[in-house]
Amino acid sequence: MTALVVFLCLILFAIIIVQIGKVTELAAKIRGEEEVQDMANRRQASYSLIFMIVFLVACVVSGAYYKNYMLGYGPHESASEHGSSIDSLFSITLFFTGIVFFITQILLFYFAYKFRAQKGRKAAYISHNNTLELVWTGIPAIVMAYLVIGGLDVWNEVMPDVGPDDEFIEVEATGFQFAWQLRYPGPDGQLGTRDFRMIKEGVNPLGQDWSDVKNHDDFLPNELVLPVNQKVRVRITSRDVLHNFYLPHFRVKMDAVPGMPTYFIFTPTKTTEEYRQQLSKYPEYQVPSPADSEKQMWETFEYELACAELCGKGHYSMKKLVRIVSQEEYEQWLSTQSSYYLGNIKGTEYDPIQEATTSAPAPVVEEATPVTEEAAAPEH
Ligand SMILES: [Cu+2]
Repeated sequence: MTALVVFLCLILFAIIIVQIGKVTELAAKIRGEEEVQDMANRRQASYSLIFMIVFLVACVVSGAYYKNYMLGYGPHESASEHGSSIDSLFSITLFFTGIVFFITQILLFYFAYKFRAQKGRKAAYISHNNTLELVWTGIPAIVMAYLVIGGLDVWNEVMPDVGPDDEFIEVEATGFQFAWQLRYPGPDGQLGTRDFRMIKEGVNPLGQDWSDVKNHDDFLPNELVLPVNQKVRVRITSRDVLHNFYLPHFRVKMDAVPGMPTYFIFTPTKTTEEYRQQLSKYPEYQVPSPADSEKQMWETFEYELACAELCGKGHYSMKKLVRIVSQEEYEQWLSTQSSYYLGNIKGTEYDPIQEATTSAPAPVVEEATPVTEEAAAPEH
């Protein structure tokens, strides 16, 4: 029924347009082409002014309406230590670009109105104007320099690597089409070496070199669980194309590049539960949750790891659950995790150590130096 009404409306709309066209043609014949053209110019010029007002008001209203869904403010205040620096950088940039946006849009539509074609008006010829050149080069140059230097300053604050005496948890995230594979170092605190030639789907998804004992306690969990207020260093790599390790609520975003390890260091400052409490104060999150109608939206909130690089048709599905918990809960969770080597490799045909003990000749050891994808992490 609705479809029929919409269809009829469209037909009627088309008929109106055709009729207006006919009337205009007729009027042109009666009054003369020039006058009709002048009227059309005036009409279209005022439409552009109306459009400008509606457009700018809609920008302001939608900004105000959606503010509680946006990162960087109120309910979505950053959940990491460095996050507020990035947020203030965004706010400063938005302030300046906002001013430029309003000035340029107003001028664009106002000029289209003011300088519409009019009888007897001739366009002015201006070859150049030094004052104007100085203003529109000088002001953007100063503002851009301020933004770029501010940006560099924040980059230097956010990106330094860990020092040799720093206490931190190191985890690894490997992007592939289409998921993230996480790896924790296990009780020894060290991630084992990898060799991409050893990657075998379903057996050795990361190409861990099993002759390296550091690999034997590494585990590959399904979710990213981290304790609150502890520094984390994430090694980020990719197995195929470009991906991007993105933790929006922590303002963490770093490309995952095949063959070029990257990293990000951050300290989560709010547990998942604390973030839910932060959301609970806003009406936007006091509505039934789509995930569970018995609960409110803030109660079902979860942090997420996403991919922020359009990496193929399954890009959208690279979501992983992130949980920030207390130190006790973290240790409890650690104790439930078990080594990938012990559960899947030890004693199987893929275990080089097994080969060494059962076969008489010396074990076949890779002659070539393995090409590892290990990040240049300081030894600790
Ligand atoms: Cu991706």
